Amino acid sequence: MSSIPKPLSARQDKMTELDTLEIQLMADVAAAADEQAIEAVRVAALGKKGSVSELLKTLGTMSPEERQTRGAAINALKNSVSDAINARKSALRDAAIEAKLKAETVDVSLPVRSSPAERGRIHPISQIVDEITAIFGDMGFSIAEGPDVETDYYNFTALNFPEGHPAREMHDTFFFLPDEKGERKVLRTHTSPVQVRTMEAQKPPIRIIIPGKTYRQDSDATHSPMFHQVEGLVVDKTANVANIRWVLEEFCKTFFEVDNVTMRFRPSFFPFTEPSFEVDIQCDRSGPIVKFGEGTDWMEILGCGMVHPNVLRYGGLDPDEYQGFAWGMGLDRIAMLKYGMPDLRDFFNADVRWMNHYGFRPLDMPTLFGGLSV
Ligand code: 2NL
Repeated sequence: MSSIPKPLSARQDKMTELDTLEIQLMADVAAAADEQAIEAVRVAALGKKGSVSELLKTLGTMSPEERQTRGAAINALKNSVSDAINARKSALRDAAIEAKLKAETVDVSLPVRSSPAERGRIHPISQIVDEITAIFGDMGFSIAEGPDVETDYYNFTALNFPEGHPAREMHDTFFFLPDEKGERKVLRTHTSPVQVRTMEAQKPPIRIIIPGKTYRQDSDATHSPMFHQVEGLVVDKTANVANIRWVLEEFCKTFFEVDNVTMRFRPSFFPFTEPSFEVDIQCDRSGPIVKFGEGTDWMEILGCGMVHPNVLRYGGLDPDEYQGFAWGMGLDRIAMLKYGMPDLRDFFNADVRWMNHYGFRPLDMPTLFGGLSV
């Protein structure tokens, strides 16, 4: 019967302070919930100033007899605490690795998630601008840009719209409130101000295209108050109407991806060109989609003309030395036509389903050698 341990309460009086410390430390080891906690227990017990280390320091002051009994007991305590800590440490490390592996499990049977670059889509207007840039870039044109908020001077005056001229009213301009100097800024009604700014800033020969946003107070199924234009400008000493015709024909053939186009130049009026023309291309509108390069119908696609001498003067150029031609084209209608999109308002609704349907893949860049609308 004597081999059965007595209940703790009965042994209390016989317990040494080493037993108490061991019980406490073992409880701390068992309670350590992660690697950080068990390391704290180790430092508190076996570190430089740890409770067990402090006891070990007393060994040097003991008599040889005391060292034999108490010294051995302290060492035994150290060993058992150290073993317990190591065991707990490795158990906690294993558990941590296990948890990490579990959290990072990859279900290889799931479909591959595509990268944002693959999921994203290029808006048809951006695609059109990229295509037009590729075509005119190949002909030696560069891109020019300018502000959407313009002065009345660059939007009208420098483009030969006289003060009080009815054409100013025709543009249904968005005006800002007058600033402290009484100047009324406008949202540009066309991209032409950029051409005037370019003439001011660089010497001819000038060959630029200007794609950009333009604004007029107009809104229905085929008009948006914000729309897009590309204009082009060539200024040198010999630019002429035959050059306009060639440049625009080359453009239309490449853009509509047909071998031949027939174009019709009708006399027209713009304040900034003289003579001015509206340009139609021959097409076949009998079927569900418009076909270019064949048929007996006409479709107006752009306006053009020789730059008015006054506009050259406003741009700082002498009209007796230089001449130029320019054209302007609305992009939104052309995009609807080329890609078969029925309602202009969808362009600006930011509907992801529409973008997935009509948008273009970001890495399929239009090039003249690889095809435009790949
Ligand atoms: C149209 C017609 C046109 C221009 C724009 C232009 C610019 C300067 C000088 C002369 Cl700085 N012309 N631009 C010329 C003719 C027509 O646009 O129907 N656009 C949608």
